[in-house]
Amino acid sequence: MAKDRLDYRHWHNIVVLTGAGISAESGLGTFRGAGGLWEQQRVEDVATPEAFARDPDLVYRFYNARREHLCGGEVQPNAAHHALADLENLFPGNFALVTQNVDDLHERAGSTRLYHMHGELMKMRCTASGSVFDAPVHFDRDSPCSCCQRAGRLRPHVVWFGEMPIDMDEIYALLADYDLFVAIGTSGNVYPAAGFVQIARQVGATTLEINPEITEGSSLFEFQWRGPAGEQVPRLRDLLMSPG
Ligand code: BV8
Repeated sequence: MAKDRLDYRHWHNIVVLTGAGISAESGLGTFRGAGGLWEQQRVEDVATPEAFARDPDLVYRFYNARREHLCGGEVQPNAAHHALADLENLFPGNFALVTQNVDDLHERAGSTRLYHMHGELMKMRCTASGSVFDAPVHFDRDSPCSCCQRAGRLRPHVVWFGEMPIDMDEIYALLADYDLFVAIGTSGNVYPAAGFVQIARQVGATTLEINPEITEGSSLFEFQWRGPAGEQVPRLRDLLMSPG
């Protein structure tokens, strides 16, 4: 039975993993929830290299629509994003943030020490040179890249299924050394991120899951706080920042 009382006085290094759930209260759809992104589109049709090769225009439209929503003005970081930025600035030990999300809400809340292991919606990549650029809200097969000055080479700088996530060596090094692992707003369906809690347990770290629902990985967490990130992450910040 997961305990609720975290004995927080002895932690020195915290690594946090976030998923789509932390952005839910900002108005961004999750992937697997009711009405989620994958309900409108099948993963295989939009988030694999094969999909991009088969129907690039569909994939460009999928990501252009998400960029348009993210940049539309009504999507803003929520209290959970801000609480994590506070912890990066105020927590006396080491604090690292790994996100599966491709939105820029952590950055907009002030987080800087951030690993976007699944890439970034607001970036695009030249498939010939590998160069990464800031993306406009819309781009497509007719958009020329800044490196080759040619059309037809730009893709979203997003990690698709079957592709290698980004910064894995650094992330595995963090997990090996840190003593508190917190997973926020992720269903624990997608690997390698879903396996991070196992690594944390193997090195003896304390593990905490923050999610309103029970997930695939819940039973692997020593502590489970059931509730929305906008409520529970500020609670975690206040606990960690309260005098010992
Ligand atoms: C790789 C970018 C090799 C695209 C994404 C069988 C076993 C093991 C692995 C595999 C397997 N079959 C296939 C694989 C590999 C595959 C995989 O895991 N497939 C799954 C489906 C089985 N993985 C890969 O291909 C990865 N690459 O394995 O390469 C490798 C391995 C190790 C080391 C090196 C190389 C690449 C995966 C990346 C795919 N790209 N995103 C895009 O965004 O368009 S994944 C996509 O899912 C998003 O990034 C998303 O973040 C991610 C995970 O989903 P969640 O974030 O968890 O979102 P979800 O909707 O599922 O859940 C939301 C949660 O929020 C829920 O729990 C809900 O309760 C909660 N919530 C709701 N409201 C709130 C809330 N929480 C808090 N507060 C709230 N208010």
